[in-house]
Amino acid sequence: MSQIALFGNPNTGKTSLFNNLTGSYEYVGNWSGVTVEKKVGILRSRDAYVVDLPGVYSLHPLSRDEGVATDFLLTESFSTILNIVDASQLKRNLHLTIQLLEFGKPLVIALNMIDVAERRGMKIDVKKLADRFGVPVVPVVARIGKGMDELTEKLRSVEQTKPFTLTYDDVIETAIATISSYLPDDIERSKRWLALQCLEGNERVYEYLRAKIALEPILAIRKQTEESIRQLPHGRSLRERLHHFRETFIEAVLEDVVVWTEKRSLTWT
Ligand code: GDP
Ligand code: K
Ligand code: MG
Repeated sequence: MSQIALFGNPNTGKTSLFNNLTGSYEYVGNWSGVTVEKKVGILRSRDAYVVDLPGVYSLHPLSRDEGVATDFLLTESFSTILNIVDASQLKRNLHLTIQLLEFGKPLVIALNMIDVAERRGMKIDVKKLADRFGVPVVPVVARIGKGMDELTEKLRSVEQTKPFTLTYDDVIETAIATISSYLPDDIERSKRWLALQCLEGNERVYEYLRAKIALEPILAIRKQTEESIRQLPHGRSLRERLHHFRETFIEAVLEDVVVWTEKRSLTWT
């Protein structure tokens, strides 16, 4: 049976979604080598496993949880990513979404907490959001299991997404191209994603690559890129620069996709 991997920021309704999306069978254990809970359930349509990943804000492993998320992407075989997103915290949540889209597997977004977003005066154009990211977006209320049928249907039918590419600046794009040229062809992961994660400084990706190739040239490119970026007028670090590009893209999408109703002013009175 195929595997669906459930990713999302902490506190987005991941556990609620997992429980409502899966039937009664559940495996609960730990991820190998770490005391982070691993849960696997079966989709209600009984034709796929759903694997619950720890809640993370990004793939950069500052914590065990993020390490588990990256290790899963690097080593497990799975068919689809289910990304739960908190509609009321889109600006923060979509950073992870971009990093997952860059990975290049079929992806479905479950847009949760719509009720919270509406109470804050946000109206989200779901179709436009889906168009901007090139993936299905299904509004859900995870707490009460609303939207599960449509979500299940989308998870079963989603095809390889048209590759999502966020274009960075010339310095970063050159580094991506050079790092990619060092990566072996038999690697079953997107070279662009691996290169970007190397530039982010993702230690789990380093470890994974170190077992296959000499890492020194890649680390040298990263160092050189870091220095070039630091010399730009804004003086940001490479990671801040990557974050800045995602943030700029997200802001443009939200400008297009979110309509604020007059309720917004009421929340401030
Ligand atoms: P997790 O930390 O991502 O696993 O999230 P949980 O499933 O534990 O949910 C966090 C809190 O949000 C709980 O109190 C849920 O009942 C609540 N919650 C989940 N989905 C929704 C939703 O769509 N709307 C609202 N208002 N609350 C929700
Ligand atoms: K929680
Ligand atoms: Mg949880």
